[in-house]
Amino acid sequence: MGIPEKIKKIEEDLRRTQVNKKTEHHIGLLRAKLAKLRKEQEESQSKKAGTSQGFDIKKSGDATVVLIGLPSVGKSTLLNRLTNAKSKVGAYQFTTLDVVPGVLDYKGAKIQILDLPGIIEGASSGKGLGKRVLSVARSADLILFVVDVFQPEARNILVRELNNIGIRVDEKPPKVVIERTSSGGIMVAPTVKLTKISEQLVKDIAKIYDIDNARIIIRDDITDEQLVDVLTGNRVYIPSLTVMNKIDLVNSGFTNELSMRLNYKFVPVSAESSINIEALKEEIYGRLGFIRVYMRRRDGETDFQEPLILRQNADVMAVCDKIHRAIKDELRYALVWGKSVKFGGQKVGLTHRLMDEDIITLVTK
Ligand SMILES: Nc1nc2c(ncn2[C@@H]2O[C@H](COP(=O)(O)OP(=O)(O)OP(=O)(O)O)[C@@H](O)[C@H]2O)c(=O)[nH]1
Ligand SMILES: [Mg+2]
Repeated sequence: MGIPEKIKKIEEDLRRTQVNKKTEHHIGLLRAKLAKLRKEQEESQSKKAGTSQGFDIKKSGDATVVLIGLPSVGKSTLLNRLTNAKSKVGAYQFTTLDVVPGVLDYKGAKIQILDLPGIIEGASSGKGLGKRVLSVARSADLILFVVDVFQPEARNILVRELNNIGIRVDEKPPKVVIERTSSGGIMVAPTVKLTKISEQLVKDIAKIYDIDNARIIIRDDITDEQLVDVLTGNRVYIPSLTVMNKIDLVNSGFTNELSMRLNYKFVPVSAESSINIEALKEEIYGRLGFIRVYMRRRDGETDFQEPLILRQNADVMAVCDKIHRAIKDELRYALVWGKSVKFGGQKVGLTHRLMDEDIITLVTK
C-alpha cells in the first residue's frame, strides 16, 4: 500500500471511530500515524517538485507581516493604505496572483508587509494557489488576518488551513524535551499533572516516530496533537492580529455586536475609507514587540536620535548583524547600560539578551 492509500485508510478509520474516553488512546495513535504519513508525503512531493514550490520573496526590514484572508476582503486595498505599495485592487475574486510587498515605516521601524492571493477552504490540501500562498506565512513574524465584516467566521477557516500545514497561530511551542538514551525503553517524566494524555499514549506515539529509548520530559499539560508537533519537528509558532475590514458598510451597533459574539478580538477598519488605520499601525507595531537599543561610541557619546530597532529577546549578535555582517567576528565584548544588566557598563558576550532602551558599546579587536 502506498502512502496516499494508507492516509485514506486512517482518515476513514478516524471518521468511523466515535470519540469517547474508551477510544481516546486509539484516536491519538491514529492521529499520530496520520501526521507521520502526511509528513512523508510532503517530503516526497517537495523532492519531486524541486525548489520551485514557494513564492520567491526576500525578507527585508525589521519584521515581516503577511496578509491572510479570503478573496476580495480588501487585503490589497489595506496594503496600499498601510504602505507605499500599489497592489492591484479589483471588485472580483483572485485579483492578486502573486506576492506583493510593501513597507510600513512606523516609529523608526521598517515593517515589511506582504499582500497575498486570497485563501479558500481546502487551500492546504492544494486548492488554488493555496499551499504556496500559505507557506509564505511560515517565515512571517506576524500574521494579519483580514476578514470581511459580513464574513467574520472566515477567520476559523484561515486558522484551520494554516494549522493543516504546520503553522500554529497564537500558540506557544509545547515544553517537551526528548532525550534519546541507548537502552531502558521510554521513560515519561512529566513535571505537571497530565490531564489530556496518558503516559502510555505518550510512549506509544513516540514509538510510531521510531523512538524506542528515551527520557521524555513534559512541562506542559499537552494534548496528543502537541506531542506529535514536537515529534514532527517542523511546526512554526506565529502570533496573529485580526483586522475586520469594510466597517464603512455597517453601523457601530453592528460592530459592537460582532465583538461580543466572536471568539476573537479584532481591529475594526475600513481600508477603502481610511477608518482607524493609524490605530491599526499602532497595534501591528505593538504586537511585533520591538525594542530600541542605542549605540554608544567608545568615546562615550550616545546616539539617541536613531535607535536600532530589534525584536524582543534580541541579543548582542542581532546588534552586530544589524550594523555589519563582519563585526561579529571582530567583537571582543560589548558594554551594556540599562534594564538587561545588573550594573551600567557591564561586560557581556554575543548571546546576552538586550531590553528596550538599553545602551550598548561594541568593543572590537
Ligand atoms: N466598502 C468597502 N469596500 C472595500 C474596502 N476595502 C476593499 N474594498 C473593496 O473590496 C474589493 C476587493 O478589494 P481587494 O483589495 O482587491 O481585495 P483582496 O482581498 O486583495 O482580493 P484578492 O486579491 O482577490 O484576494 C474592491 O472592490 C475594493 O474596492 C472597504 O474598507 N470598504
Ligand atoms: Mg488582492
